[in-house]
Amino acid sequence: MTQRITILAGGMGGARFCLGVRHLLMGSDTEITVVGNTGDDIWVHGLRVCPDLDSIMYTLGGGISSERGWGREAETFHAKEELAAYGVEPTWFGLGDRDIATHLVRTTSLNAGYSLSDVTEALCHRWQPGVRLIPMSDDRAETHVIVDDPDAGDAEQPLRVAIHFQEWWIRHRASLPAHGFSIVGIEDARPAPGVIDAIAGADTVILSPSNPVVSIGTILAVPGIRDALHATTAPIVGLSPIIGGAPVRGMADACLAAIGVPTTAAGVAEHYGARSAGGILDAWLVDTVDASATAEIEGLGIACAAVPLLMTSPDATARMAAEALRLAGPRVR
Ligand code: FO1
Repeated sequence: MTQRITILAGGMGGARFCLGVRHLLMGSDTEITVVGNTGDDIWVHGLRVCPDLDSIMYTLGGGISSERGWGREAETFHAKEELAAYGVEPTWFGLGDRDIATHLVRTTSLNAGYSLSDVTEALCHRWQPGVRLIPMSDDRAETHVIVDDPDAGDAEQPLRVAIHFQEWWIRHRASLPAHGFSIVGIEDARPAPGVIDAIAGADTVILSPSNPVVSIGTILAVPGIRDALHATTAPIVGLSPIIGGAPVRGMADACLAAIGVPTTAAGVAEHYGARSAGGILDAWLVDTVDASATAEIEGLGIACAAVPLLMTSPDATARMAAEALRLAGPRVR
C-alpha cells in the first residue's frame, strides 16, 4: 500500500527538509507531495519569479546554489549588471543568468494561458525532484509587509506603507520593523489542483521547519487549506524552525515579532495550535536544546519530542523526518 506524505514547505529550510524526507523514504513505496508557498512570488523585469517553488525544485533537482540557498549553482549575474547599468529598478533583486531561463519559461507559459501548476510540473520534468511539487495556489497572492516608509515622511509622522516581501527581505534585510503582513489577493485565492486531495488523502501531513509567518502561515491563509487540515484523518506533525530562541536561518524572528508571537519553539507550536483545540497540530518536534518546553507543549494538547533539528546533512534531516513520522503515529482510519 503506497504511503502518502504531504509536506507544506517554504523556501530554503523547507527545501532542505524535503531533501531529507526524500532521502529517508528513497526506495520505499511512498508518494511525497510538496505544497509550496507562493506568497513570495514577484514580477521582476517582466518575469514571474517563484522563489520558494524554485528553491525546492533546484534543491531536490541538484541545481541549487548551496551557499545561498536560493538560485542556481555556478551562477553569473551579467544580466543583472546590465540592467543596473541602464538604471532599471529593482537593482536590489539578484536575478541570476541561469535562473532567468526558469523565469522565461514560466513567464512565457503563464502568458500562453497555462496555470502555475502546469508550469511547475513542466519545469519539474527537467529537474526530476523526486516529489510532486504543487503551488499552494494558481492565483496571485503576494505577501506585502507594512512598514514605516524609509524613503519618505519625517520621523514625527512616518508614512506607513506596504512593500513587497522581497523588497523587505532583500533590500532591507528585514531590518525595517514590520507592523504586519498583508497577502494581496489571498481572499480570492483558491487551493491549486491537488492541494486539498493531498491533505485529505495523506497518511501524514508534515509542516516543514519553514518560516511560520510568511511561508507556512501564507499557505494556511489560502481559503480552504486550514479547513482541509482540520478535516483530514492524517496526523499533522510540525518541526520547529526556532531552536534555542532563534531561527536557524532567515529572519523568522522579525516576522514572529510583527505578529506578537514569541520566537520560541513553544510559541510557534501555540501559534499553530492543537488540532483538538481548533488549531492544526497533533505533534511538534523541538530541538534537544528546547527539551524543557516539551511539557508545556504537551499541555497544549500537542504531542512533543525533543530531537536534534539541525539539518546539517541529508542523513541528519532524514533522522528528523523519521522522528516526525514516528511521533505523528499512524493515520486514524
Ligand atoms: N535572496 C536574497 O537575499 N537576495 C537576493 O538577491 C535574492 C534573489 C533571488 C532570486 C530568485 C529567487 O528564487 C530567490 C532569491 N532570493 C534572494 C531568495 C528569496 O528572496 C527568498 O528565498 C524567499 O523569498 C524567502 O524564502
